[in-house]
Amino acid sequence: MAEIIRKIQSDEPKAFTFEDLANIEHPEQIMEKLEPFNRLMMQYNCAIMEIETKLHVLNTEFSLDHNRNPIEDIHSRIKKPFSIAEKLKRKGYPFTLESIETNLLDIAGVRVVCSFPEDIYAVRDMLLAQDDVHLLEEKDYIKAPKDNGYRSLHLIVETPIFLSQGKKMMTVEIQIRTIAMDCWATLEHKMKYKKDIKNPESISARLKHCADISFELDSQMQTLRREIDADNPEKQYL
Ligand code: 0O2
Repeated sequence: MAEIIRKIQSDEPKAFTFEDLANIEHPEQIMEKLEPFNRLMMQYNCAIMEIETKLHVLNTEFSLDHNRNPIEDIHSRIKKPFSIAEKLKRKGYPFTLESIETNLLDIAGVRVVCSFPEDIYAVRDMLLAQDDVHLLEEKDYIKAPKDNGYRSLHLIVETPIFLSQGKKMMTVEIQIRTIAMDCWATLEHKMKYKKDIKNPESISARLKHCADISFELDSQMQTLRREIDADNPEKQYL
């Protein structure tokens, strides 16, 4: 038992495995206790489905009206239990279901990848115009990029899900960015987990340079699209 507790308390997320449960006297009691947590995660999953459907509907309607899609891709994720526990601990919040719902607003995450910078704001406006999507918080890392060069528009919204017992409001974090911003953020995120980085200052400066190049690419592409739109006024949308 002491060994199991040591593994659970270890900072290494994979130290405690599912098979370790077999060594506990009543593993079924632990599984039962997990049920409310799993139920809450299911509800966040439903909220993701609601937001994804709204985005697909907007994209489909848009493509009919304007002959092109502003949304290239949508990825969603539920925050992993380990990350939830780590974030609660880091921020000094209690480890309860109520605390998760009140304090962590990014359990459900939807990432929307758009074609051009202008599309980001078009998608934002179309989504927030819906009367069952309430904006709780907005961080515009495009107008004010992070020091490392990170760019993206972050929205925390509240939206209802409809369960057998009634309606429940859920929070969802929506990150909206261009293909170029997404490419940079994905690669930077991967590299952050490389432990043995020599010259971290030089690496950061070069990553920032890459972010500036990708911003320039976005700007040029948007200018090109505007010029092409100007020659095709019947298909303009902004
Ligand atoms: P994951 O795996 O994407 O969920 P906090 O969430 O409290 O740490 P804050 O201020 O609430 O911080 O969050 P913020 O700044 O709005 O950003 C949260 C998410 O944005 C991160 O989630 C990343 O997905 C993304 N993000 C923010 N800054 C960066 C960055 O510099 N590089 C990259 N690649 N992504 C970034 P998580 O929880 O860190 O990870």
